[in-house]
Amino acid sequence: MSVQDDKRENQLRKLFHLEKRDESRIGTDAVLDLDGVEIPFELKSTTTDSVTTARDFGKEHIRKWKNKHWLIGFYDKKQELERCLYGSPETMAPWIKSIEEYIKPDIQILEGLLRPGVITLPLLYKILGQQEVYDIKDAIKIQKRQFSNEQYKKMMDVFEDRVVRRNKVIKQPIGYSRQRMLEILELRCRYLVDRGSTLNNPHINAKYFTGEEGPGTDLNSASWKTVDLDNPAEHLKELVKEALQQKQIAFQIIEETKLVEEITEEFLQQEAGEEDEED
Ligand SMILES: [Ca+2]
Repeated sequence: MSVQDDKRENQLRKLFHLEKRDESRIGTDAVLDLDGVEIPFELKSTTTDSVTTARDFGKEHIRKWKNKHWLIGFYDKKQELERCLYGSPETMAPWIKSIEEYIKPDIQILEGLLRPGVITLPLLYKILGQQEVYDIKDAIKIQKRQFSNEQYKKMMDVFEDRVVRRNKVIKQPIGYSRQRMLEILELRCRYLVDRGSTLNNPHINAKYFTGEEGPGTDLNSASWKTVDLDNPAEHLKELVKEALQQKQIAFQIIEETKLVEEITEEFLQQEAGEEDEED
């Protein structure tokens, strides 16, 4: 992220009373405390009318963004905040879905390459040579920085007895069996597959915010809402509450419709049964 982006995100957090959480929870830029419930947010800022997303946009982003609420700051050329849009997870769902559909064939092609029978001993021998036991250098050759030191150690399944103080013997992990190396090889292949099926920075374009594409106009509960910058933190809370209520109502309607269908079905079956008896 550029310094400017970082600065603007900090400003948005401050303005809307959002908190930054643990950095390791990648993808959660901020959380809103809504009466004790933590609402995860994705923050974006832009100086144009569209928004850039991420460099290697793939399955991981789709997974992480599916339940995120969105706050988008539109800045002018002097870096002044002009307006802010709030979108619920439902608001962004059509966009995320469209990207998902777009990369799906790539994922299917690459997944096909991982079918059983591809990652086998001959492939392992081709890469690392034929050995009974492989050491950590071999494993690093395959997994590179995708594993931490801890993980490299944890994956070891070949042990050696080592005598320590007072003739106590401990099992010291020293390396990896062929089977374990195949597992590591498969993890690497999965990583390459995921990396191969990403998009380079798909934009959320201006039409998605105006309702010409995506979730529609103001009448639609899932549309983008302009946050009142005179009362930003309070208004954002209201908008989030509203969105959550709408979702609840939509869910209830679906459930009620299902129930009515079930009762109708039951009724019709009973009637049919009675008619049969009359015959
Ligand atoms: Ca962000």
